[in-house]
Amino acid sequence: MSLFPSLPLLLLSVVAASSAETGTCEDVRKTCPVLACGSPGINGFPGKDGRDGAKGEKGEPGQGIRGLQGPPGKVGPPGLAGSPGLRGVPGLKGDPGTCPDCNSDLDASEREALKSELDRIKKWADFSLGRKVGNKIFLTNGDKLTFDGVKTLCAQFQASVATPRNAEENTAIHNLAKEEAFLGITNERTEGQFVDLTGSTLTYTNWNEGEPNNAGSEEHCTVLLKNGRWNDIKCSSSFLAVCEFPA
Ligand code: MFB
Ligand code: CA
Repeated sequence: MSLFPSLPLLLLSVVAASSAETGTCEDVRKTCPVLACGSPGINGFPGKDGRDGAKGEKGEPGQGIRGLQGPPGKVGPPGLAGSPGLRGVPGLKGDPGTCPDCNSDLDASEREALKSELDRIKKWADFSLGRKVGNKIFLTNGDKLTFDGVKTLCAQFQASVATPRNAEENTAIHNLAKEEAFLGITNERTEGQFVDLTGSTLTYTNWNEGEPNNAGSEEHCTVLLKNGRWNDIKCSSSFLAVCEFPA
């Protein structure tokens, strides 16, 4: 058998194959009158799949049923420490402590002994350094300070700046102070209104003639002059510190 089919048959099959791709039977006849058009053949087998087309536009979200909530995730790392909380309510008072080596309750004789020792010390202070008038003792340590310095010094000894309430107290301070000394009398709060250190108005004054005059518009404190009278003076000046103690 020849390996090659007859040439006309070969040409026929080549022409038929190419026309099948490019035109109809009549078109082919024009180019090759030998051909006779028969009825169309049956459809051939489906061709192989084409290449994937270009990716389509993103579709609208599906209307499907929302999936069930998944299980909780694993525990995350511990968070940062929070800011300190508000101050708590003070606790109840604790039980009294015990002191096996001390006798917390002084007996009557011990209390009496302590009181008489305290009285003796006060008498010593009054006799040697101070001046006792009524229920007050006036004392000085000789320091010369600004008014604020005198207030601080007296406060350290649970005392206050000497403030005469009457002529007797004024004389006691005058006899104690051998130089000009601050008194606990100012008009720092309200110009022109001199008051004591508690802010109370004065029931006794002993101003020097022409005083208080607020010289230089800066005199808001008071000193006891060597003549025993009062002068308004600058609080930033330094004068003798005299304190008054409860007798
Ligand atoms: C004045 C007095 C003032 C000063 C000044 C030196 O009195 O009012 O406080 O002490 O003297 C004249
Ligand atoms: Ca003055």
